[in-house]
Amino acid sequence: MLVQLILVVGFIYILRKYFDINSFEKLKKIFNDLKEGKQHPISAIFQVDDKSNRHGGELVASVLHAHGVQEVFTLVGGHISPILVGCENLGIKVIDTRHEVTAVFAADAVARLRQSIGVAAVTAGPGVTNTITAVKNAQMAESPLLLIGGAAPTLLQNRGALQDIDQLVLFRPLCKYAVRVKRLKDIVPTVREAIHIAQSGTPGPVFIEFPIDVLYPYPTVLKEIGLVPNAKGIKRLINAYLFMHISRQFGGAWEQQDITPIPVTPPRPKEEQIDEVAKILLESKRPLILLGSQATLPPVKADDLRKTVEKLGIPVYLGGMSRGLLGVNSNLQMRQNRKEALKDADVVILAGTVCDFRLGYGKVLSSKSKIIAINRNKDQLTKNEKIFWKSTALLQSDVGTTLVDLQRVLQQKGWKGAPSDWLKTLQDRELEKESSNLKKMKEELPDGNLNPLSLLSQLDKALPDDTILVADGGDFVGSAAYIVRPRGPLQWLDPGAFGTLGVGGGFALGAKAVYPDRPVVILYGDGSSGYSIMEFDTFTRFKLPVIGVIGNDACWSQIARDQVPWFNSAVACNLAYNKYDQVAEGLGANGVVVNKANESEIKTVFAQAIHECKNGKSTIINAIIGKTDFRKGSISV
Ligand SMILES: Cc1ncc(C[n+]2csc(CCOP(=O)(O)OP(=O)(O)O)c2C)c(N)n1
Ligand SMILES: *[C@@H]1O[C@H](CO)[C@@H](O)[C@H](O)[C@H]1NC(C)=O
Ligand SMILES: [Mg+2]
Repeated sequence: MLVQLILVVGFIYILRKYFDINSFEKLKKIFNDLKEGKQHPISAIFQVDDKSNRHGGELVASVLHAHGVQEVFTLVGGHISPILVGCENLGIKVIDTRHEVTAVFAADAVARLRQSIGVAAVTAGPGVTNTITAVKNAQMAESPLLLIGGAAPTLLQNRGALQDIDQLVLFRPLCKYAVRVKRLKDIVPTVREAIHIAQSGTPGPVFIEFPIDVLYPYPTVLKEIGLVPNAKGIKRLINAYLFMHISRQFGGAWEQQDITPIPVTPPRPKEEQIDEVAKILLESKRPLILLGSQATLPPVKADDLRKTVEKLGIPVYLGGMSRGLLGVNSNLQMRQNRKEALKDADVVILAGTVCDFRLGYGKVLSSKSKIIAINRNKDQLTKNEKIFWKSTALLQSDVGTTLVDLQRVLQQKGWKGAPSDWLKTLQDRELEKESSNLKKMKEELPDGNLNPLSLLSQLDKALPDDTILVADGGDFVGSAAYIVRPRGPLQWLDPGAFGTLGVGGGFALGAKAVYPDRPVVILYGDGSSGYSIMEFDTFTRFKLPVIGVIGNDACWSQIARDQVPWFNSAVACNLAYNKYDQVAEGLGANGVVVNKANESEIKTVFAQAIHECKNGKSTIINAIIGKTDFRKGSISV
């Protein structure tokens, strides 16, 4: 009796666990099908719909669609064709680039600008390995993106298949989640889970690889799997194994599954911590906020964050994605002299700003200041803490939510903003520095060429308020960060802490996909432009016009600036004054040269480029610039 009971329970367990037969109805259907000889017994037991021409790509696309994904960036390859076609059929835009790294940079930009998930799909092997730089960049920038990779067929991995490489090993250190999908019925839950993980906690990239046989229709895969006809002996055994394998892979593929997004809850601050920080601020005389990219993550909308920062009334330096948050005329926002301000501040709030190289690893903070750090990520929150700086309070929580809560509590306690004499001190220094910048802008350069600062200042004046700026370069772009002012939040895209050259084309493509009607301007160094100038072809094909301004100094100047004096050699630093404007024309864009001789034309050139954009045509402005010492002493690696 007991033995029989154990057998029955065991049988049911096996049915449920390995064959996913979890109801009497299913069991009945299988028996009926078998009785009528409709199906091979194995495929009946695994519940394979062996007549269906549907494919795994449809399942992937359906989950993306249900998550509001509006575009997928790619460079085509047979391994991923079903996903691309699945997306196309559901009205998800498929935007194909000229390099896989661009596809991932574009997905990163979409994630940042839409404050949701960005998606790229690339083919197996070299397609996947070509994205590594952009995935690492997204990890450092904490950008939630989903990278979908093709992969060699499940049965042929490590057997010399085309483009076979252990991709998961490459992506595990770069991603919050890296998995292979082996069965069709795992596609939906895996994609949902991956998107959820990308957006939870500290956002970041996730990677899913789909072996080609998980994406193609059953009849195609069956044909390819290599069953031996009229097999005898051992061959029959191999056939049986192959048939089991494919049946397990396709079993239950088309059962109804939940494709909706799993809710994401951002980490909230503790009430008593907010009270503690409020108390510190109420006693402060010279408070300062450094706002970083994390502040722009959901759930707090950029405009609400702006209001919160304005009501706090504390002088603030904006970095990363929060640049532009306060527009161009806020008297709270400081751009210059950050080091000095940090030295004088009695309370510093690191709101998503990290003590990495950009803050001298924390060494620029004064031991006399009380430091309050807010970050979703524990490692980032405490980076170099107790070594180069000391915290007064550490809040592991969403930055936007924390500031909103803090502002509310401060208001209840009668907070009126930072003392006006402190604000005045900082504003005076700001004006002083800006007038010295202005002098630099007007300087004639020793080499007689166009002063890049003057070019950038004219660009700043010409920009429509809704322009999105993309920064991709060394010194030219470093100078731009002081002179060209984004007019609102989420209007400045730079690589972030990984310091990656080559983001330009991809970021611009992502920005333009999200905001097709807004001007997108890439600020390029001439060296950097080489990585992605080919994407002007993509801008032309998709009628997503972009303006590229190349600061052409025929040099990798940011490196030469220190290499030459330190090592007395310019080896590998020099480039040519290339005709990037002609490259533009070859790719269906307009190309213009500006130089010192026609400096007075620059205003017209920008106006024309913006106008052409409205007509659907990109422009590359090849600006022949000279050397200035504006960036002397700044980072040079
Ligand atoms: C992918 C990558 N390769 C190399 C570097 C090192 N690097 C940093 S700035 C720079 C020079 C950039 O030259 P360019 O784009 O012409 O700008 P410029 O400094 O001349 O204004 C280089 C090579 C990098 N940051 N990223
Ligand atoms: C500026 O001068 C160069 C020649 O020095 C010429 O090729 C270019 O077309 C001029 N640009 C404009 C906008 O007039
Ligand atoms: Mg250069």
